[in-house]
Amino acid sequence: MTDFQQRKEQLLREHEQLLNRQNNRLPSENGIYFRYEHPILTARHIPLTWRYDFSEKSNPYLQERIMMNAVMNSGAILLDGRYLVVARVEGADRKSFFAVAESPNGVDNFHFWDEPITMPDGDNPPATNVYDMRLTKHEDGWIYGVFCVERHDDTQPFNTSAAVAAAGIARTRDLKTWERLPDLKSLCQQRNVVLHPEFVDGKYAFYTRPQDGFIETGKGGGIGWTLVRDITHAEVSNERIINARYYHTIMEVKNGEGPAPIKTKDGWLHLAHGVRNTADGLRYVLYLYMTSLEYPTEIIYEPAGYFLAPQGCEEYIGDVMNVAFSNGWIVDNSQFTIHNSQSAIHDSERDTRRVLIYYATADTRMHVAESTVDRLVDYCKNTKKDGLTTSASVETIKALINRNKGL
Ligand code: M1P
Repeated sequence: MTDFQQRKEQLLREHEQLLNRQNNRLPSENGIYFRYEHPILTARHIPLTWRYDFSEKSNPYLQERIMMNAVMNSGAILLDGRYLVVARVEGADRKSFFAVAESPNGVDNFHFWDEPITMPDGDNPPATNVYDMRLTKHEDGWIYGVFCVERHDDTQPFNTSAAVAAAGIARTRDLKTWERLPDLKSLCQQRNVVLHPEFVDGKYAFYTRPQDGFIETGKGGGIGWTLVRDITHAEVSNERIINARYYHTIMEVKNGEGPAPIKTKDGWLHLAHGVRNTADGLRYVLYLYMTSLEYPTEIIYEPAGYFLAPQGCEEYIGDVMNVAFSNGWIVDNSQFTIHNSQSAIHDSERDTRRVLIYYATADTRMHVAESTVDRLVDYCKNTKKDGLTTSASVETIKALINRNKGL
């Protein structure tokens, strides 16, 4: 056997081992969700045939011909019983593209489909880069993918970093064939745009994130909302902020809707990211909030602070340090239970549907955390709102201490 053949066999063997590695659920530290032992997807999970030329003749050193940098910010969907993520894969050339990875159980054994998604180019000029797809199974029957499209800002021809962000829209039935629709028209730049799963007043509803510049949100006050009559010519109008940024909170600098919200009997459950400044740069964390079923723009629960932040070296370190980001989760109707059977609450009162929260860390890799609708709603209902001052936080802590007296 030649060196080439030996190395090829070793590469294939190690890749198979990585893809088939079991992922164990870790004990929960906070009772809200359970982390898992290993990331579900990394650059090393990307198929070898996307990276290597396996011809000994044309690639005698068996070099990686196309290097890959990261797998991150993935949309997620349970489709015909299959756990699918539409991952943002980033090549060494910095370009991101979308690729579907499938798992039999949502927590391990993720295998990429044979080829990346061929996403038709949309508006002219075509986007230079696309990323962070949110998947929405809409009540109109389509699965929509809404994602960021990035182009150079040609009004600044000499600034090679000047960019413009907008929301690209595409739809599909199977995640294989995509129909590209025109980008969402907006007077300002947009990123983190998400389609609500139901019609509201007979219209499509979008969560938006207006921003003055490509990075800075500026006057854009937080997560916005707009209604659109025709999704094939979507345009932002009467945009209003429904989840505002505020001084000295986890979302002081920016926030953005995560995946499409989950409908629960208590309201719409939302996952979002908040960004604050530190001496060491920006810190991205995840938070939850809930809106009313009747008036989806009205916030009914808004727990203070974050519920998930990068933890330990494995989550903290990477291309962009101190970033937790999520744009995908799956509700599993199989009613997988992870609660203690000795619990004071009866099963019949619980919404034990499993929630798989897919999150990326440090713009480098994908993880999964597991919870139930019930646990997440309980967290939202029973975690106090941010009182916005130290005194208010101390009073909240003292009230809990008092309740615990004698228990
Ligand atoms: O690098 C962290 C994140 O930065 C952006 O998010 P936001 O627009 O809220 O600042 C996105 O580009 C995202 O992809 C990235 O993970």
